[in-house]
Amino acid sequence: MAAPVPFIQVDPVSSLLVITDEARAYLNQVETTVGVVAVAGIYRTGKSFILNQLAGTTGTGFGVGNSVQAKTKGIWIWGEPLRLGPNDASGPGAPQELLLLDTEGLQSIDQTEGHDAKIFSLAILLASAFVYNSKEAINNAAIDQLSLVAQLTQRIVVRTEDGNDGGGADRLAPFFPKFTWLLRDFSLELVDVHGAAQSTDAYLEECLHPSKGTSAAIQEQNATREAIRSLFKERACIALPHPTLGTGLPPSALRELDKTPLSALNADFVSGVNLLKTRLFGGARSKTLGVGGPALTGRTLLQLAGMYCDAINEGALPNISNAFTAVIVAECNRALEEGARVYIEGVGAFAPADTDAPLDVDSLHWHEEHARLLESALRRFKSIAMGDGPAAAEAQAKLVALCAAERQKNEALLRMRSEVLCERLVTKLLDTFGQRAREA
Ligand SMILES: Nc1nc2c(ncn2[C@@H]2O[C@H](COP(=O)(O)OP(=O)(O)OP(=O)(O)O)[C@@H](O)[C@H]2O)c(=O)[nH]1
Ligand SMILES: [Mg+2]
Repeated sequence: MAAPVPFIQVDPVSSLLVITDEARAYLNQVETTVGVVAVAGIYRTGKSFILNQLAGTTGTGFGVGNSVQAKTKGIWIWGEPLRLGPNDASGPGAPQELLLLDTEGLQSIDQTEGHDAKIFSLAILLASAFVYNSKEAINNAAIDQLSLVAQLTQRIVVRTEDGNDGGGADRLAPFFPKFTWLLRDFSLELVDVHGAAQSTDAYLEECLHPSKGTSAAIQEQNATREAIRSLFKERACIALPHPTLGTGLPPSALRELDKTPLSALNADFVSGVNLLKTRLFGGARSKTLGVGGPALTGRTLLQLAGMYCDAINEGALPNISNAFTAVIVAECNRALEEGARVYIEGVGAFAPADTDAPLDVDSLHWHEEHARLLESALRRFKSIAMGDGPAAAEAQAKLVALCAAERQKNEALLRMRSEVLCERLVTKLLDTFGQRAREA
């Protein structure tokens, strides 16, 4: 049965971010395209619990803590990709599977703000859908809690076409995930300033309008509002009521929530969870390397996470373009190695080098075989290589050159072998002829 796997953890001795061996083993074998849902927010707000609902687990889920102590540490990943169903996202841009990321709660008393910023940035950098989880209403306090968003433009950089690295909101926004603000224990009536009913999405937009006032606190809140609007172009809001409201479950049931069947909880809570699922699964998009860029698999997501962790550990700002380029180059090199293997193994099977047996092959036959193997090698290359940019073109040219060199080498070997066989045959014939002559 699937269980959560620790993904990115902080080494207690070095304080560096490390990707666990367990996560490497898991993600390395996920070859399907993936969408990545990450849930982040203040600690002890029910993030892990909601992720277990998305995973649909009936067994061991993400750790749900029942005390005041922060529970989740670092970033965890659900140990089995979630396959999209017939009613979920499909067609161009839709992933084959979804990965779920649970993150350490922000503002827990035993962590520094620098640590929070690392976890928060990583969750945004790795996600295709980012869920920000918070309690009750979107008020000034909730906006204060999201001040990390305003810092993102100073914490993440991207290269523009003119070759400059920088982190302005306009530059970063195209790389940012879809944003869903998930409100928990929401009990307010949803009406606008004129008293008319409004949707949760409209409520979010209203809350993101700048507040009037010149105090430092208001200016900071407005900077956060502006950052959310300019960095997350696609925004939505879902509000869930208190899960036990009106159910007759005792207050202590909250501590047992992870063991309580969903059907026993508040009906609006259950339908809100289902709406969240529908939005995330139905609107799922592959995590891509940039707009219209190649879609990531579990394996390449792992590489991307590695690049970002390395940058953060070195004290550098994660650079989206550098990380993308590094992943593309690594994949193209792997494609080159795999393509070369197909060619070399094919030649080995066609003309085994470790035998003296005569080989019935004429040059036309050999030419055809080379063409066939080169085609297979290129097919294998293209199934792995990422993108159609210079890295892929360069690696493909190397593969063609490598196959040509192998062809020449093998031709020379075949020629040598043919000469040895001919000489042997001539010697044998001469011997036989000599013997017959002597006998005569
Ligand atoms: N009031 C309330 N409590 C909830 C809700 N969902 C879960 N809980 C309870 O809140 C407590 C914390 O839940 P977790 O899922 O561990 O919260 P978390 O945000 O992952 O916590 P950290 O990992 O410490 O950041 C548990 O006792 C849950 O049963 C909710 O919607 N409302
Ligand atoms: Mg948790």
